Amino acid sequence: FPISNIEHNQVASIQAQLQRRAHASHKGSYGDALIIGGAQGMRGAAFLAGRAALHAGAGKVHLGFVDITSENDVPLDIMHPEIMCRSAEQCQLQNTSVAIGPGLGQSESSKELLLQCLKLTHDLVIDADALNLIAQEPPLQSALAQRNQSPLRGFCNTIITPHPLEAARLLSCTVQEIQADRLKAATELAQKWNLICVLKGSGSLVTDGHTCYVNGSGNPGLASGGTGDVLTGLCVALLAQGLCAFDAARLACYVHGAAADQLVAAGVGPIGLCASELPAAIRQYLNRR
Ligand code: NPW
Ligand code: AMP
Ligand code: MG
Repeated sequence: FPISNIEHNQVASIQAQLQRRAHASHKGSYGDALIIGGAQGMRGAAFLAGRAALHAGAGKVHLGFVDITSENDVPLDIMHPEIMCRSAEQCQLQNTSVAIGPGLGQSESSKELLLQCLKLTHDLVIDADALNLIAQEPPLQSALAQRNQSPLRGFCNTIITPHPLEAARLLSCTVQEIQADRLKAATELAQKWNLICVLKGSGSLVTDGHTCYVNGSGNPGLASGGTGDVLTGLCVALLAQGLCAFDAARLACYVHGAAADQLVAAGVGPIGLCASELPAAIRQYLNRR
């Protein structure tokens, strides 16, 4: 089936849904985004996703860290004290859109948290180590299959964001096989679990298993650690603001790439682009009319 390009014109109508901020609106109007991950040594992945969610307009942003032995040890993002930080086990799950994976690690407690998330009816973004865990664990695969089978859930509300190696793990094949037919891989993943699949990389694909879009924005400046974690935070913030999963994933990919393009054009080029520079540029892009 045909692949359409995600371009500025196409995302403008999705973006317009976000820009209608009523004067009397309040933080409750823009949703809560919860990101679960940030294990020891990868705390930064959760911060990056949190900062992206904040700058993408979520009403409130919460981080649920794994590997926390005492609530006194929960790390804080001192640059962004707006972000609420707890151990993942202490997080409230009411009325939140949830993302799980950035820096999640693959411990027993990560596995248990992921199983709990898959059983929720909430909008869910699944990335990074959460995908690696699903690839390894048949019970998590069943939970994911069940989650998106329930007729009560209405339209599919799950986004997965594998890079080619994560996709290869999920499909038990090699990266070369994924890259040789990216459309086939993305479609297979979306159809297998009835969700929205973002197959990342230069020209990310976004598909619901029936229609596929290729993203035209972005540049090799994004080929550095943490940029995927930013995309996850952006996705969950757009879900929290009420976009459906397909719209959220398409807008997120485009804006993520456009933010990187803007940084490269305004700076000295792609070398050394940092993931932590993206959230402010994402904010600028989303506020453009
Ligand atoms: P290669 O090198 O070509 O063989 P992993 P991860 C491949 C967290 N992070 N096209 C490529 O393989 C994440 O959230 C924490 C082709 C690459 O080396 C995860 O939880 C950070 N191949 C955890 O770390 C910042 C591609 O995949 C390999 C490809 C592990 O995630 C960093 C990497 O995959 C990180 O985000 C492409 N387009 N893209 C933090 N600050 O805390 C990727 N590959 O082994 O799953 O490791 O993605 O770094
Ligand atoms: P991750 O590998 O999870 O950190 O995700 C990397 C992010 O950067 C994804 O959104 C990719 O689509 C994007 N990205 C990486 N390399 C490129 C590239 N060469 N061109 C465009 N986007 C890229
Ligand atoms: Mg990643």
